[in-house]
Amino acid sequence: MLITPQSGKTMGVVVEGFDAESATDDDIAKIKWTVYQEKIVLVRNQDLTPSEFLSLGRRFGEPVSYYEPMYHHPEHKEIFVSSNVPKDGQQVGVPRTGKFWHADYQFMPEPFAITLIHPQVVPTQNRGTYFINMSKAYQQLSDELKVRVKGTTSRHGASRYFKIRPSDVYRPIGELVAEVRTHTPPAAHPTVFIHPVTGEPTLYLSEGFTESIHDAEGNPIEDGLLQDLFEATGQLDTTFTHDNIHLQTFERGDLLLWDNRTLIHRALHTTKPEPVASHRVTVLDEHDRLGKEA
Ligand code: 7UC
Ligand code: FE
Repeated sequence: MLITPQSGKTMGVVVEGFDAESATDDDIAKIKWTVYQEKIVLVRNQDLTPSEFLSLGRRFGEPVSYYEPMYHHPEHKEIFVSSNVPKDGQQVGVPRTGKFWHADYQFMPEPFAITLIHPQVVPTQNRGTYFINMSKAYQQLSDELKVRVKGTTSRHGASRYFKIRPSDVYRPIGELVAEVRTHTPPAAHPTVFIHPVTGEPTLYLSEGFTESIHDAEGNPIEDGLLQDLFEATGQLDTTFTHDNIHLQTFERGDLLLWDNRTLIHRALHTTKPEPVASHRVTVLDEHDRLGKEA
């Protein structure tokens, strides 16, 4: 197993010579450690069936099935399918997922520790996923913003990007919005937490999911702080050229793992829709969910 930094990139490593079937517990521990340290790990040449992919995911932590069943792989509910490629004339999973800045399950009380992606159909153009390292983004905040964000809590909700299910047709939109609020009430997390593995202070917010920011007494802060934080971290840059933004590309056969506590991500915007499909497994690990408030 050979681990090398991604050439020409500020983050992430490439793993070559990894064999899922013969991998030892030490190999897995080494990759997992590397996910926390380097944030993105791209494992080359992984020809895995969905069941092999899921088994490999289990070695990194406890897989969590997505709360909305329409995303589930037909044979393995723990695999989340993002796809616009019909199988036998039928839609599988959900198309156009995650085209907004977010961390997976940010709106839930227990966000995932690690996300694993196994691309199934890779577009020829406009391929990849954008990432921002929110530990680094915190470090780079101005002293003024660091003072303003200190001791605050943010609330994250699923409503803005909740996808209408086929069974929702003809339902009043108000009823649906109320249902989303009841099933997934916004989750509150410290805006800056100490990553339980790396010890780095990390900003926990995203333009897609974060709805409000509150002071230590729970009162909403309405002086534009949230917008200032989105702006400073690079999330409002529609050209995606901000220094904080990393574009991760991958090929068929790659397996992508990332630290979902530290990174926010966003699927690449495609102007011309191309066939694209991927399988995802998300796991909890043995550490505190988000670690202590900074
Ligand atoms: O359809 C989607 O974009 C899914 C999104 C709302 N949630 C992904 C997640 O893991 O939180
Ligand atoms: Fe995502």
